[in-house]
Amino acid sequence: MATGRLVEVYLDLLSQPCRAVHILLTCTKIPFEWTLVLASLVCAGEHRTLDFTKLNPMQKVPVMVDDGFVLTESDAILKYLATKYDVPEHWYPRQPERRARVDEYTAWHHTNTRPHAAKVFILEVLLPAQSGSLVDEARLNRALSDLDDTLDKLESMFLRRQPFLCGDDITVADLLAACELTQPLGGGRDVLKERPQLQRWRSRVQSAVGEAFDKAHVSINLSMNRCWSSIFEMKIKKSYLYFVP
Ligand SMILES: N[C@@H](CCC(=O)N[C@@H](CS)C(=O)NCC(=O)O)C(=O)O
Repeated sequence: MATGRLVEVYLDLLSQPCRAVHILLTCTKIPFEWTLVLASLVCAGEHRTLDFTKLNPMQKVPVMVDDGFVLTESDAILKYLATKYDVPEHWYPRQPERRARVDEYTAWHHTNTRPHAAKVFILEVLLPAQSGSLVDEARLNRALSDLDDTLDKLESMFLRRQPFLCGDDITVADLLAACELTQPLGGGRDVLKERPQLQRWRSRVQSAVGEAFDKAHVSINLSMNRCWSSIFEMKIKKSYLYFVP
């Protein structure tokens, strides 16, 4: 590992993929410097500034800069960090079959766990907060049913005979999944409530990363509070007062 140099990351901890990157950096002790970019749907939109757009034309967080090398996409960032830095091998195993198991989950994650868990949070929390309208129950129920299918597959395929999603030890795949499945808690919904197998997995992930999990998720509360305050102010300015979380 290079010494005296910090990996730069641009993160908003209200964002699930950002939290996964933050947890890996924290618990592997890779020296990093973090710039807060409020990019979540209800926040300031700092990801749309000219400077940030130069860094990531897609205007999304997370972004990593390592010695001038700019990388976007949490999946790529996590795997790059685990490969480049001297971190325990279990995060992204070198052995081809074990590595392929991680790639198998992460490829699936971006069209399953991520959109399905995120949609529940968006429908239940963000859209009502932004628009002042009530939760669209029909859409929410469809989203919950899609998420249920995903949770079934997590249990029956990925966790069938092993403690973590891709084997006997924690990998970057578990971080991506755990951060995503935590997001609906922002609206008070524990999507794993009726799922003891997944609850046990979540506890194993939390124990494996220790304080790093809480650090990333304490910030979700802080970010949330900041977001809620700005929504609240916005609504006062507009002179209508509705849903205040
Ligand atoms: N596939 C990307 C997703 C990144 C992403 O969607 N980031 C969101 C926050 S969770 C964002 O920056 N949204 C701002 C926007 O779309 O305007 C990853 O895993 O890094």
